[in-house]
Amino acid sequence: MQRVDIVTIFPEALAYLDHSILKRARDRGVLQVVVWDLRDFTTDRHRQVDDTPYGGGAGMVMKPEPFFAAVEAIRAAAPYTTPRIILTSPQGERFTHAVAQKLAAQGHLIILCGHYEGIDERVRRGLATDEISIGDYVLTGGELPAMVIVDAVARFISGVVGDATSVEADSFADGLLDHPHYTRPPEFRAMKVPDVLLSGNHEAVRRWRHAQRLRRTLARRPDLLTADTLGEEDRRVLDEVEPEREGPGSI
Ligand code: 9D3
Repeated sequence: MQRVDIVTIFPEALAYLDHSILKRARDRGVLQVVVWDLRDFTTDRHRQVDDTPYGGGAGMVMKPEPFFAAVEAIRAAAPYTTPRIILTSPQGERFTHAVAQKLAAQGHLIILCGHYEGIDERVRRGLATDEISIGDYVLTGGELPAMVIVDAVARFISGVVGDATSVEADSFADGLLDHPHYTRPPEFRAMKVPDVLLSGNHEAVRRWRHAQRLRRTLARRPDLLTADTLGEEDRRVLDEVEPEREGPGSI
């Protein structure tokens, strides 16, 4: 069983983890998520988790002691694991499909959620094994990133996503974006489902979908098309397909 412990000053904000696919994973006993309130590891009357920065300046810095005490409590609760300790921070390594896959291979993760202007550097130097950012935009804290990380990591645990092949077939697993999807009706508001999808020709459908994936990736995310995502057949298909023009909302 995979275990994830999350340390935060807003434990209620992690309620999403009690729902959807993650609830199913927890109910099935393949994933255990425990949320810890950082304030429970303070020792002062005011349960203070932050303080003014040495050297001056605006804003507050999260104190190191509660994080160390929380991790010690987690280690005592799970004594036979060697956890990776992830600090969420705008300065971290960018979270990607590959990072999620690597973390899913670890039995135990501890995620420390940052807040305020920053965290005392001793948490980084003396506690964290990894530091992760989910992208180049400024959030108010590490809670949303922690849930993003748990969601993406949990999908790699067998028994979390219904069908293991859908994880394998995912966009990013092979470096290409997804192809278009259609369901009934065959025509809706003058927009027709492409004939090939109604043809019953499975080989033609497979080729169409693959060409669509290449076309979309070329149009929207050319940065994903590297030497190792493109096979020889892909290059031939790319030479033949029209670049994508119709964006969302257009006809
Ligand atoms: C003044 C400099 N800011 C750093 C860019 C300070 C700062 C802003 C926002 C410090 C912490 C935060 C809160 N964000 C996170 O803790 C965070 C985050 C993010 O803001 N973007 C993307 N990934 C992450 S992971 C944690």
